[in-house]
Amino acid sequence: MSTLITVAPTGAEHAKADVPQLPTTLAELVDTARSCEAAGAAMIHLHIRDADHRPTLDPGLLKASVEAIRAETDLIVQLSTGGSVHDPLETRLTVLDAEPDSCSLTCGTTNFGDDVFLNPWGFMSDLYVQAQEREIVPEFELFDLGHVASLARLIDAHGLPYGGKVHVDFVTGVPGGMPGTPAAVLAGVAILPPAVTSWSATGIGRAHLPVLATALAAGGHLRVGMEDNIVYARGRQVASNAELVERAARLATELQRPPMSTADAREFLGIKR
Ligand code: KMH
Ligand code: ZN
Repeated sequence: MSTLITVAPTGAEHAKADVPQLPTTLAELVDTARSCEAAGAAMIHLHIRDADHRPTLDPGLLKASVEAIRAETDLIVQLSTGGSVHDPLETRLTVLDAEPDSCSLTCGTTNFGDDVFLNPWGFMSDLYVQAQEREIVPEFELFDLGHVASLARLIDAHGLPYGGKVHVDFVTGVPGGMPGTPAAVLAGVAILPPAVTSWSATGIGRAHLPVLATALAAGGHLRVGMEDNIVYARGRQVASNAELVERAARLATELQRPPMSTADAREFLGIKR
């Protein structure tokens, strides 16, 4: 079995001033997308920034980013509907107007450090149905075990997502969510509803490597990138997103689970083009 590698290059949390190598401009994002595709990524989970490097959900910038990455790579483009903890729910729904291949859909509210990442039932439900109608494939972000139950409720209420596949991503190690440990990941996998066809996992910060190793060993897929982790090794910052993808691809290949191609990933996730 091959390994789907998703890169989450930017996120909404790190400041460019603290991490200058964080890709925040469109040119940097396109360059990052190219190098991460060459290193073995098949999907990009995208947050964008404005001219001051601050997180934005500006519709024009989102559309331009999707189009630029499509023009320069074959990566599956997944837009974040999580945005930042400060984005209103209505604005987060408008992300779908940029017509990405995929969108994130977090399956519940979670404490997020000192903040709250809000995902009430009505929002999740609207996002699920709108993604179905627009033929956009959601990836379900699970920050906690209770989110697995909400995913099952979404599927029961609305049927399968567009494309017929159900891919989930365990986001572990957020202060307030499930810990980034093998035990937590495996507990989540053990209670996934039968409709789930694949899972990946990511560990925030120091959970990065243990969670990566757990996912590879347990038949899961990988998400890596500077959204989740800016430390490559003790005392050494990540130089680029491609560096994280390269290491993930290397470890996956050693474990006889080489990176999945973009074409295979489209089929695997039920993406339409
Ligand atoms: N930035 C976090 C508040 C997602 O992209 O869907 C939410 C997040 C999840 O990153
Ligand atoms: Zn994100």
